[in-house]
Amino acid sequence: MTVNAVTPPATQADAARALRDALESPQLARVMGAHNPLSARLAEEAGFDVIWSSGLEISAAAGLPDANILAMPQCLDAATALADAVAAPVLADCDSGFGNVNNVIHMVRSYEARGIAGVCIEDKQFPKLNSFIEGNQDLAPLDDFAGKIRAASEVRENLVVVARLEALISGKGMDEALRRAEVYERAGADALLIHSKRSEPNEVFDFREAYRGDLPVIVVPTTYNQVTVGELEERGFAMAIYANQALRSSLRAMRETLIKIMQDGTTRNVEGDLASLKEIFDLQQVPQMLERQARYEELGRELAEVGR
Ligand code: SPV
Ligand code: MG
Repeated sequence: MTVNAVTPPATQADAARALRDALESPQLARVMGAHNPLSARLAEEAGFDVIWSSGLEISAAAGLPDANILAMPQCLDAATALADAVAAPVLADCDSGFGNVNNVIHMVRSYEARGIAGVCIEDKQFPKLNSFIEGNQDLAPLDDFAGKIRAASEVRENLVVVARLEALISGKGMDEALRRAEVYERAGADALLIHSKRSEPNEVFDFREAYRGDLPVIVVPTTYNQVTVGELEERGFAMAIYANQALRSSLRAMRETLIKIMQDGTTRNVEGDLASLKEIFDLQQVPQMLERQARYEELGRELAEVGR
């Protein structure tokens, strides 16, 4: 499912550099979740700095729970399709690393070889369960996960390695999150992601204030959605991942449209709310395709003429 990008995507090294720059910039980097090239292009067009290859979105698009039901190669294919379609760097959600440290080593090599800028692995067990689902949110043993981060940072060439802390999700508390943050930093992580399911941002604010290390800190403001870019920037966060808002908006729009078509027996009443076919063609880069075709047809004619 690779889209034929007009501007070739950056090399993996360039993509990784762009992701590092976004993490190190004093401005908060804004990241949008995507599950296919079309949604990644919309995010890039809207101005997001980085594309998040979201495990939740990719699973949902496949009609499956976000619980490591999809295997690593499927997640890798989905992330690669995003990276092939946009110039923005892709940060791939790699759950808990798809297994043990051997899986992580294979994962890092595979993602790097396919042009992905960075990977994020979370300190939960395999199979992981989406952080917002009630159920087993147990943490991986600290030594196991520290070993995975060390392995990832030693095996990669340029790939950015993000260590995601799930201590607040699993109810283990702030001290555990801070203890683990310190260990993951020592293990070689390039950035930390602190996840929270609170409806207020206080928990992640408290973490940011108490964390004394040097790594950039990323947040995923899904439940504490009132928080603003200004507030996050002021408190020293490096990056905000809006992990699923695009998928959720399209789901609502599709459902309402389908119900209305069924109810009204015509599509006339929904037409005004729909994207035009031209918008679709533009996202597919049809004009660029036709331009390329015309250019090569012309060149072909010139070549044939010379050979006459
Ligand atoms: C995802 O987008 O798959 C994430 C973020 O990991 S969350 O759903 O909040 O766990
Ligand atoms: Mg995920």
